[in-house]
Amino acid sequence: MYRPARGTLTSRLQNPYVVFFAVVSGVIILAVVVALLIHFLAFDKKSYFCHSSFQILNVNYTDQLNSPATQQYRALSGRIESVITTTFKESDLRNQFIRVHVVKLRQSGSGVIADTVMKFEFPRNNNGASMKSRIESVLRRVLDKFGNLEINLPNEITTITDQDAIHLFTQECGARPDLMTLSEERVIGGTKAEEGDWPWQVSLRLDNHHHCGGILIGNKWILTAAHCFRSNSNPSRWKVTFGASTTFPKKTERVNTILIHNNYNSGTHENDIAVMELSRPITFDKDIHMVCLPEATQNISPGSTAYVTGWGSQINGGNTVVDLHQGRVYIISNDVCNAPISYDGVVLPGMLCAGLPQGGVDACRGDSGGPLVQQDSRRLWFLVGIVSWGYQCGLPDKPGVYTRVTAYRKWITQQTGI
Ligand code: 4AZ
Repeated sequence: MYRPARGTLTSRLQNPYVVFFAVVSGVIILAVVVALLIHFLAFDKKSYFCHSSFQILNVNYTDQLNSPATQQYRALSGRIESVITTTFKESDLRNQFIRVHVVKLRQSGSGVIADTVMKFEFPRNNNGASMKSRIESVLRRVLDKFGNLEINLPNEITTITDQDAIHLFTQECGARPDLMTLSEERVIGGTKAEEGDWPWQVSLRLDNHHHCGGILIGNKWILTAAHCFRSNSNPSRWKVTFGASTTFPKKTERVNTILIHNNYNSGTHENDIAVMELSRPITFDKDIHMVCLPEATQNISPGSTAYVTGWGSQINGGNTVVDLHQGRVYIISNDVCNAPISYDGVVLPGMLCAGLPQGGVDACRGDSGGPLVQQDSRRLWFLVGIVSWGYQCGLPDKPGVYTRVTAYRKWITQQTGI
């Protein structure tokens, strides 16, 4: 017997409510798909790094341009960065241009070549050739703005991978991860460091136990404190590990030579400085590379911010730790540090104090030989101190005392050639 079926597809399609809901859902799904497509094709941005070299014709290359620590190097590279930035910010690529950094100034004949890395953000679907030609046409405008600098533009700009950009930075000194990716400066918070945050920090191990911190200043040279070798200075018993964890180091190297300052005085802590030569040069990568050294004349301003890092104990009399930690402190003038309530005159000119007035953040046992660093105006990191001594750890009016690196700049060159 025939009975009209209830609820079959045909019958549902005859129901006007069902049809209405089907059409509305179809339209919504279609709209979402189209919106996602438009978003990914037109608005989703991808970072592009470009490497280009500008030839500066009317500046004579001098030894002063050999090191990023000199006034001349800072002035010239700062000028190039600011002219390129202004030109892009005034062009129709103002939203695509992110940042430029002069990675290196080098000699070309009697003139100078500035190697730069630039970062742009373009929509994902952009055409590479048109992107390059738009960048090149803006760069041509840079020429007018250099004023008294005579510049030859690069023949062509080359796009490079993120890894290539990082590689260019790791061959030079003082770059942390935020600079290598030309990103916003990262706020350094907490106390535990991430891998690669302080790529020049090393652990000096005596008979396989962490004994002191050390600082990578060249591909085979470690700077540290002389007092680290009071118990033992035989290179064959020492090892250097790289990376933020001492339980899982990224690399381990043996030591060839240990050179301790001839006039180190363990009573007064004077000349608390030493260098170690590694048994073979190490290859720099994004997590392992050197810090910049300041010029002997560099002024270290009282009140300026500095960071101290190490695997030292977290409390006075505590044990060392296995993950690298960092602390933010302020530079204190030798006069303030020598006040009667502080160190009452025993802080000598070759020493530098840093801490917080209320105490709390400080280097401690096991941090010795490690770095105290500051960032310059171009976001490069410079070594200003080597953890040396102090009365206990983190007490008010008893800041950490560091070997003042500027005072030993010549000694470092004599020992290492750096
Ligand atoms: C130490 O024993 C040590 N608070 C290092 C630094 C400081 C104190 C002690 C500074 O190696």
